[in-house]
Amino acid sequence: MEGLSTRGGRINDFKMGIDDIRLEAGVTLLFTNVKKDLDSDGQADTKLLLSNGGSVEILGIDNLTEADWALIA
Ligand SMILES: [Ca+2]
Repeated sequence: MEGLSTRGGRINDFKMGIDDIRLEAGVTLLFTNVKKDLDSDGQADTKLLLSNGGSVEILGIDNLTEADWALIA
């Protein structure tokens, strides 16, 4: 996924196996909080907390795996 700010954001069109999450150099993923409905639409979402204090909410996705982001820096 190009252009995603690691300062924070919300993604509502993430496609499993197509999009990935690119973290800026030095920024690591601290915590993945899955299966919470962040926007109250009845579908579980994922929230990623980043080492720089930012967070990214991925709407409509509750089954991200480490392979979706871990290898990109
Ligand atoms: Ca939701």
